[in-house]
Amino acid sequence: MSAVSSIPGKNHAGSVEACDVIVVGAGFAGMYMLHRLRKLGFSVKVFEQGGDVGGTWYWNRYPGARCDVESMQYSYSFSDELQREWDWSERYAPQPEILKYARHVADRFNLRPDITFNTRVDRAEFDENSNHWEVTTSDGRQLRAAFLVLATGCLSNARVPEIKGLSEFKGKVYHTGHWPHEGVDFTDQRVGIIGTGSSAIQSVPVIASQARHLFVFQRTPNFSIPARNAALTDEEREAFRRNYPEIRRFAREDSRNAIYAELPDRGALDDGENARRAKYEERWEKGGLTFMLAYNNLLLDQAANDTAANFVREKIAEIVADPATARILQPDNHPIGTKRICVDTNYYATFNRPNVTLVNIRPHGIEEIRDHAVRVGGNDYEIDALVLATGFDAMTGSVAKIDILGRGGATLNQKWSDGPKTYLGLMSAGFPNLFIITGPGSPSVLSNMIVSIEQHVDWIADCLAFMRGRGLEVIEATRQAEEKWVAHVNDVAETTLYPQANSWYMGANIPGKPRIFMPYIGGVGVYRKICDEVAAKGYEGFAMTAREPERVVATS
Ligand code: NA7
Repeated sequence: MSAVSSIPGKNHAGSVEACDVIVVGAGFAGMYMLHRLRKLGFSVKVFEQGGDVGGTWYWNRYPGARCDVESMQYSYSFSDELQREWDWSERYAPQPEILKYARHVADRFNLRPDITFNTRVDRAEFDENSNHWEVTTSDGRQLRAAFLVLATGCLSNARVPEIKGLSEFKGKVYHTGHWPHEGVDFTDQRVGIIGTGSSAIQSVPVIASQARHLFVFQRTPNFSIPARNAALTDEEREAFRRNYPEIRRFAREDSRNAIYAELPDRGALDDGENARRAKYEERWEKGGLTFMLAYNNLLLDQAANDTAANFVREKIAEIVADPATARILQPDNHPIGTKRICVDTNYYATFNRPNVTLVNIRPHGIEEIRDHAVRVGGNDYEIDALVLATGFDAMTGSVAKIDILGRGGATLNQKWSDGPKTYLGLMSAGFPNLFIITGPGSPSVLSNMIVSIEQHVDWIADCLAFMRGRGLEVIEATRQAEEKWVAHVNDVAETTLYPQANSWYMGANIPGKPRIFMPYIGGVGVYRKICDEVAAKGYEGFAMTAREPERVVATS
């Protein structure tokens, strides 16, 4: 073992395993973290609660599950060989293909020997005497590591809402975020789906094509843009590969959301009605998330936003034959894009099928679930199976499930009870040597996640190498730097329309969760620059100590 430091202090029982770094999670973040650290010569143990790699792509197997970022971009860039040898079949790869890719990466870089599957990290306590994390896993293993990295994912803690009678339902209940591995055949069944977020919008057309009848229970309509998914040709893949250096550079350094795209040069109100409509038509035809890049002020200016929102509402009215159904599907309570925009294949058109019924559950919600029905407004909708497309306890949910104790035995859950507080999204004061990948306070879910994951992993790996090179043992965000960063994250969010939506970005989908805008909205390129400058200034805003605690070598 090439430990960062030898383990000093207590005399532990022989059953305690030691390593340099423990990584929680073997999704795209955990896998790359392992790869980077191992190459640097650190000993690493990864724990993954799923039975295989892939993280959210291991669990999210619902019908129609796809990434909403084009696969040629939603893929690792750290290995040129990898990005040249892997052929994505479609513009937006389906979940099984993304999972296959994750497995390929695990095999290609021989990651599996250092990953323990089907095992959770339940508890982690920082021992201030030895400056090590003491970790307990769900199978009772005790471990000690100098560093702990949470690669637990932002959308991996599926949320089952409290609905009266849910546990009494006599048919099968499925959650989109926890779908059975063997798949589900809805042929001849009457199915109900609760929720109309991204997961429902992807799965509704597929389930409708199988089921005898599908009832869609909608509380809040969402904006969705056609994906225009299609098979990728060899020429298209080659064009991407030829341009990869610039595509990847742009995504990392120049973009706001880590996606290569043509950036707008003007605001929506700078164009006249006809020109604006033509631009929206062009983006609608092109499809995908970049619809919101038609103009540069759509998320900053309400009047500008209204023009885009109205365009999509009109499209919904054009596509959906029944005017009453179309009206219910037209979002009316948040600016377009302030909830992650959805990307679909035939979602709105699915409501023209005779076997699909939209049930508006606003404002009173679902009254109760009965043995074989969902009751809304006194009507029973008879179903054989129920799909919960009700989302996740996003960004903090998976972290909160681990009992994390930092300095003085304070828990991270206590510290974050009024909302997550981090410095750069990477560390939280009072929790030394604990890193979070794509945590709250970083661009994270507002971006193409793989780009943000690679940035964090590289930053953390460089930081650990820096510390090892200088004999440093402890790194911790200072409270002062953290407070400043949290204020900055909020200030930037307030300059946009985002806080107007009751979104999971705000924690608004979880009853009792503090409403705070969690991701950093300043843009991926800007954020990377800030992180790089912090590192270049000797990790400004972090306190670092050498083995003798009194030797503080870098603080601010
Ligand atoms: P989301 O986007 O959080 O959507 C969850 C949906 O479930 C949303 O329509 C909710 O309505 C609805 N919901 C949640 N609880 C209830 C109850 N109790 N009753 C009725 N309806 C409810 O999750 P997804 O899985 O679709 O997508 C998450 C992300 O994954 C997505 O943004 C992509 O990045 C990938 P609400 O809006 O709260 O009224």
